[in-house]
Amino acid sequence: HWTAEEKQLISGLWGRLSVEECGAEALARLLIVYPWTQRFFGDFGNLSSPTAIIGNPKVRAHGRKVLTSFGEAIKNLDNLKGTYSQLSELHCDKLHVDPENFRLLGDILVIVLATHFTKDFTPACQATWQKLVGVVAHALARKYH
Ligand code: ZNH
Repeated sequence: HWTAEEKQLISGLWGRLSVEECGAEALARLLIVYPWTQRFFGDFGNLSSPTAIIGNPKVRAHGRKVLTSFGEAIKNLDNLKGTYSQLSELHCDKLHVDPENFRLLGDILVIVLATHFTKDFTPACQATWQKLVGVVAHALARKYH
């Protein structure tokens, strides 16, 4: 559960970030830092170098999609399991994404926020976002069996 302060730290930052920029950057960093994650995106075209990944329009579009979906979590903090139940099934049954990757992406998102917000990304803010990416990863991993 979430305190009023945590909710404020989440929505305060969320209201100031560009879903397009941060989503694109987070997915690009995932693919660069953990190259084995590229195998889920075989039809995304050129992923042969960091520059190619950062400039790849499909990476940008998908990063935006993923972070937009993250926004659903923020609107539904008290019902994450329900919010992500279908997406969990999709990632489990159809896409076969190892849930460990949700954790990796969550950690990357925290790093992206730190680089964008520098001093405003206080330790309390980091703690709250780390909790959020953890519960999102948990909710997405729920349908795995
Ligand atoms: Zn994911 C898809 C979300 C993570 C992989 N995804 C997707 C979508 C969404 C998402 C919304 C769309 C769906 C439809 O269309 O219906 N994700 C998400 C989230 C997260 C994620 C929220 C966290 C946070 N994913 C992830 C990861 C990975 C993935 C980590 C790997 C690595 N996804 C994926 C894929 C897909 C998706 C592969 C499909 C794509 C296409 O388009 O095909």
